[in-house]
Amino acid sequence: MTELNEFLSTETTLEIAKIFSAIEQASFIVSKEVWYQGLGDDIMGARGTENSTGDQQQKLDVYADSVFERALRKSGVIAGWASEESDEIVSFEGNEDASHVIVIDPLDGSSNIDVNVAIGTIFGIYERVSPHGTPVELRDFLQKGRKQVAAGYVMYSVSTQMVLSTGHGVHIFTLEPWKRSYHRVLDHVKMPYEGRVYSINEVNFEDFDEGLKRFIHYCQNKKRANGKRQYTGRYIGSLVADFHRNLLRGGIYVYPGIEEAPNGKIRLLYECNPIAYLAEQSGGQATDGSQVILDMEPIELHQRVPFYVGCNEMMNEAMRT
Ligand code: AFP
Repeated sequence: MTELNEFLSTETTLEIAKIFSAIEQASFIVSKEVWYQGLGDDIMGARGTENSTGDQQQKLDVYADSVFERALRKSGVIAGWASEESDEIVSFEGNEDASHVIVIDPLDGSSNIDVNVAIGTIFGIYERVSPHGTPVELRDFLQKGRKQVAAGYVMYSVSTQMVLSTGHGVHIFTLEPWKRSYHRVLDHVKMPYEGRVYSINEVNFEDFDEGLKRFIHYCQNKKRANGKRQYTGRYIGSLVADFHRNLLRGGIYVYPGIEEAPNGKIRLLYECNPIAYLAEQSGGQATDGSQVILDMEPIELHQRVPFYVGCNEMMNEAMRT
């Protein structure tokens, strides 16, 4: 039993612990390719194809998708999945009796793959609502984020870490590659109430609504008692990495609607909901600018929504307008 397994056996059900075991194994395999950066098989670079939401696919996107799919199918405890890389939901044949489904972005931050910058895998786990023993249905996936029974992400960075919650706080594990398993490093992580960082792609500033422009100006100008700036800007362009820093240090990540993408870029099911779940579990907040993300009723699989996520103080200020 790995340390992750052991921890989850006291936190959650055997089935969910098995799902995490599959994620543990798959993320080790993906990690290896990320570390090798082109030394191994030729899986770096663009693939020349687009995924279901029109993004350019990188070879590693497709590789990660197949590695996670294989591991989760094999676990026997996932009835089906919805991946950023597939147009439709997939029912895992032979697993129809399983009680859970998973939504996943197998490789988030694709534009950072070839430049050795942090990228991640984001996932949310639900109990299926369609009858057991039959193939999964769309309604199993179009559930409110609040219905997630567990969620998390793996961040492939200087080290590989898994950040997860099963509804009892947020816990961080670091991969020990020589053991192919995760070691628990931080328990019950709390996002600081006050933040220091705002993370937003400011090239879109002219497209922002007046409220968001006001918030950015507020962040740029707010001074502490000693006259120094309260906030600083940091934007990596991988949601996992920007969120991870803000989770530990306090901050806000915003991807609003912009002219070319009125609902923004971030997908509700497999990006916003899992991250929002972790944000709330660590004491922070997540909205689309007005509605609480976890209470939104999804209408389609690859739906995009404006996304605001972060610590209370900055979220309250951002939501004030
Ligand atoms: P990719 O996986 O297509 O690179 O998208 C990553 C992402 O969904 C999110 O992780 C980033 O914060 C955001 O998009 C970056 O988008 P911009 O390049 O438009 O700022």
